[in-house]
Amino acid sequence: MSANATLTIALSKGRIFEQILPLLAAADIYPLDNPDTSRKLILPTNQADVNLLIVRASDVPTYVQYGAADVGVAGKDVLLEHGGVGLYEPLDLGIARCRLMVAGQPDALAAAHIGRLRVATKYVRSAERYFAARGQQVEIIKLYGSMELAPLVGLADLIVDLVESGNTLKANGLVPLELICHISSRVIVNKAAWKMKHNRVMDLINILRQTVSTDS
Ligand code: PRT
Ligand code: MG
Repeated sequence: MSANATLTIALSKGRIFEQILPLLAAADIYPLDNPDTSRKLILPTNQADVNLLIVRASDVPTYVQYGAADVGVAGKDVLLEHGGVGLYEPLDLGIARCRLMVAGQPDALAAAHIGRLRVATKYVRSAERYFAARGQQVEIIKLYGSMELAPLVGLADLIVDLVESGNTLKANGLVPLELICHISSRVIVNKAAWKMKHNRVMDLINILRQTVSTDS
């Protein structure tokens, strides 16, 4: 593959896009469109051979794994669910930080239970691993969003969700109960790009690494 081959970077709009912009700027990469106002899903940049793919946050690892993008930026929560097959994860950008937590009504763990606790979550793998490691038998109920509703209507005893300020839990009468892990966004690279576009990928990662380490 020639040194001039296109570099495609998969990103999600919203908080990751906003927080990656200054880091990309340090690498002299400026998108020519705003994903919030443009309907384009492939955003050209000031560098003719660098494109940004705008995809759902949870789809970023899949685009990178199959080589539709060379590089991506995804939350650790998403990577834990995906499993990381076919991917390298060379850099923690420290952006879009939050915590993966067990939450519920304040008395959720105090109440005596007949049978297994029910846990509603979008993060099935992480939840299964967490409760299994503690030897706790739970029933996991997969949801795609609005997990906070589940304990309020008796669908589940607990939820596993991302918490940043805690305001969403609070607004629904829930409290954080246990920390599963800290989350931040990572650079991912597929193994083909790592090998075939090594210098380009490493140049980008090195600039991002320097920028992130001087920021913090
Ligand atoms: O589009 P799709 O549904 O696939 O993805 P998404 O909605 O998860 O994307 P996005 O852009 O919301 O999140 C992208 C990444 O940002 C996630 O994968 C996390 O790694 C990271 N991140 C950081 C967060 C939060 N902070 C966060 N607060 N992702 C989601 N939230 C949610 C949280 O679940 C809660 O419901 O925001 C809500 C508000 O949080 P509080 O605690 O501040 O009220
Ligand atoms: Mg969201």
